[in-house]
Amino acid sequence: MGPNIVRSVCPYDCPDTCGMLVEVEDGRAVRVSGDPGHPTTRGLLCPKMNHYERTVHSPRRLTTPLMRTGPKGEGRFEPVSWSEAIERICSCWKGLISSYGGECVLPYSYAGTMGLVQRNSGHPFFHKLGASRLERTICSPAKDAGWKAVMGDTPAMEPTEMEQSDLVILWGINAVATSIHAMRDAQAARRRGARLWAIDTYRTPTCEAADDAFIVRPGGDGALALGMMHVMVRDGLADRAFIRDNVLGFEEFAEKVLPDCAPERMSAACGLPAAVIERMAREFAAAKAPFIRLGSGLTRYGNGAMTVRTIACLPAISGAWQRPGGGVFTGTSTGAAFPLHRVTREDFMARPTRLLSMNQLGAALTGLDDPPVMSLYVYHSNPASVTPDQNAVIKGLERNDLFTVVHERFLTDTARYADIVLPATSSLEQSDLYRCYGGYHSQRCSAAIPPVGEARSNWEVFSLLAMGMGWDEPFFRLSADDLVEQLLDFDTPWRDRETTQRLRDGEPVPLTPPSEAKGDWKTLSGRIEIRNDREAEPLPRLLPTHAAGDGFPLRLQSATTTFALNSSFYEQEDLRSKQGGMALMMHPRDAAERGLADGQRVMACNGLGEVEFALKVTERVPVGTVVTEGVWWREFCPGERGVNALTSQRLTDGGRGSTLYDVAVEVRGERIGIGITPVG
Ligand SMILES: Nc1nc2c(c(=O)[nH]1)N[C@H]1C(S)=C(S)[C@@H](COP(=O)(O)OP(=O)(O)OC[C@H]3O[C@@H](n4cnc5c(=O)[nH]c(N)nc54)[C@H](O)[C@@H]3O)O[C@H]1N2
Ligand SMILES: Nc1nc2c(c(=O)[nH]1)N[C@H]1C(S)=C(S)[C@@H](COP(=O)(O)OP(=O)(O)OC[C@H]3O[C@@H](n4cnc5c(=O)[nH]c(N)nc54)[C@H](O)[C@@H]3O)O[C@H]1N2
Ligand SMILES: [Mo]
Repeated sequence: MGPNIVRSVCPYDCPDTCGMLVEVEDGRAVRVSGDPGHPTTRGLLCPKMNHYERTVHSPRRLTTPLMRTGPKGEGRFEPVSWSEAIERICSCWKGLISSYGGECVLPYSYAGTMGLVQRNSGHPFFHKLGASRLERTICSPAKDAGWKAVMGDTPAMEPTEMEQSDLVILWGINAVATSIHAMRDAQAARRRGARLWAIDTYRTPTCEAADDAFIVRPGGDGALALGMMHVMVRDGLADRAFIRDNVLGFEEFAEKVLPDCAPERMSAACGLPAAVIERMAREFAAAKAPFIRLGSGLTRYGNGAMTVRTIACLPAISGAWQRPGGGVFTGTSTGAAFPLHRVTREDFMARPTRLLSMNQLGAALTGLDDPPVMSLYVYHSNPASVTPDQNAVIKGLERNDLFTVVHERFLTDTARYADIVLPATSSLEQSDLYRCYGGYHSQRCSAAIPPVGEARSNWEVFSLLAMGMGWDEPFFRLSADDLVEQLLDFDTPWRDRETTQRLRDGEPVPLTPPSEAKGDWKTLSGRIEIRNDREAEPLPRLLPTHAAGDGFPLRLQSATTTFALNSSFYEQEDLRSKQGGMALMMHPRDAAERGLADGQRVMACNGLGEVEFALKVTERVPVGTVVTEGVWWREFCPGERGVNALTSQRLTDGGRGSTLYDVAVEVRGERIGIGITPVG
């Protein structure tokens, strides 16, 4: 009998949410490929997912629950049964809660799976438990905050409009790595004559594919956009008719803010010569339908929300929105297409419990909060690797009085600190419903293969825990498929009956936003709001980054790689070797100044930590910026720590996001000792 081909969906945190075809033989996935019938995927999968079967059937998969036998962090465990593990967790929680109250338990989860059911399935459980709530803001809430300040609830335009643009701007997005289908659309526009710009902090593969690459100082894009708008207004390149009919606050912005933003003055903050800013302004204004695809890279800064807000003013001033292909695209929000509250069950919360920022896990685990966090339950996230201020996180995880449970597919950096590890299914072993954030489509899928070993899905574990707690709430006895059906069985303008039926059948289907994006501005004033009095800053203006005040000479950019996704995929040896090890890229001039040579071990350090890298001397990075790609598991790091030992718990100006890219360091050839004082 030949292989059986099953439709599935890529579960990872990526705008594309691809459709996949999985070949199954004897209960094992033997091959995966891109679904040619999927509107975005069109048969093309990324290098990470091409061999998803190697992740699913990796010899590193956890197959039984484990109980810790050695000191925390050492990774010594012995197998236990599920019932023993559940019984132990529940009795521990009952004890802790009777002494400290429910808020002493903190759930920690993020984006291991993006499926609406599995991703959110801890919420009802922890709400009923009365646990602290996690503010899930590690990724890019500053992007939403910046967009909303100007555009309110205006839905995003169709991303495929890009193909009609004559100037495609990939801004703070390494699309070759993180959005391969947007890259394909950009190339299609280019074949039709569009110019392609990439604006980044170093020469990424996306820059190599562009007609023009503009290399800015980290966090300097707001200055660039202000400089461009200064030129546009100064030279009469603003579209006055469009502004009169559609924009609020332009006159004031042009009178109060832009006069101080001449390119000569913006040049230092954005790192581009004044003449380049002038040229960018003229070409942007001359383009009929410039399409800005805004990534998340430039949002993870102390000024990230303001940067997005400032960039969002560009097409309002040039009038680009009027033409197909013109405007800014930050991502879609299709939340209203499904009644997610039927899964998250806020109504299970007796009272609103405290919110702790996931970006400040280190502080939550080591600080003086009352009640203290006495138990951490981690699922589909790897905070010991991905969360800022790794030293603080690890210090917290080392606490002997912290009861830590980690539900994982692999023995990650976080799982090594667990008291109890629970084996998790991969997406091929569970049912779910997916929607994408880089476009407008949705797809459901059922398990393609049986669970590997004794692995269980997030939802199944919360059902078991609910029983272990002695709750008789019928909700927790539903299956993941029941929950999918609860999400589907709901009237909404986003989809009609036929679409919903096709969803039930596992087809990828388009979702229809109830209102038109362009011209129907969903703001309080009904206009694009350059001025917004509900913001702390009523007008966009130049804000500094956090790192600018830190006193270390080099800006550290931690960037994404084609061959991993945050800390996922490090189990695949082939992908690790394609990445080529954890390295720090540095400009030859910076290296020479420090007497450092290509290939040597170096230490990057700041007031938070010290991290060892292999040095890569290259002109791909500009003077003053150093770059590392990937978020490596500690077992594959050259030293004791990953890059997040250098990132801080400080938050963005809007959205309380992480500032993972807003980092200053010094780099030396030898150990310096952490907590060194900044020079200068
Ligand atoms: N292959 C791969 N794909 C991924 C991921 C991955 O790790 N690997 N991660 C997934 C996730 S969770 C997310 S959120 C998305 C993120 O995907 P993107 O939106 O592409 O965001 P980043 O990769 O974080 O940053 C994009 C680019 O911004 C640059 N950058 C950093 N700071 C600045 C700045 O101040 N100005 C400018 N102009 N550029 C800057 C970085 O160097 C990087 O090349 O990708 C998803 N897809
Ligand atoms: N320095 C630096 N730090 C970063 C970033 C960066 O670019 N630089 N990127 C940041 C961004 S944008 C994000 S979104 C975060 C992401 O941070 P996380 O959400 O923690 O994402 P991953 O690192 O992919 O880890 C997800 C884990 O979930 C597990 N998993 C997958 N599926 C399931 C499942 O169904 N159930 C369970 N229980 N487990 C599962 C995987 O094995 C994996 O270990 O990291 C952030 N951290
Ligand atoms: Mo993210």
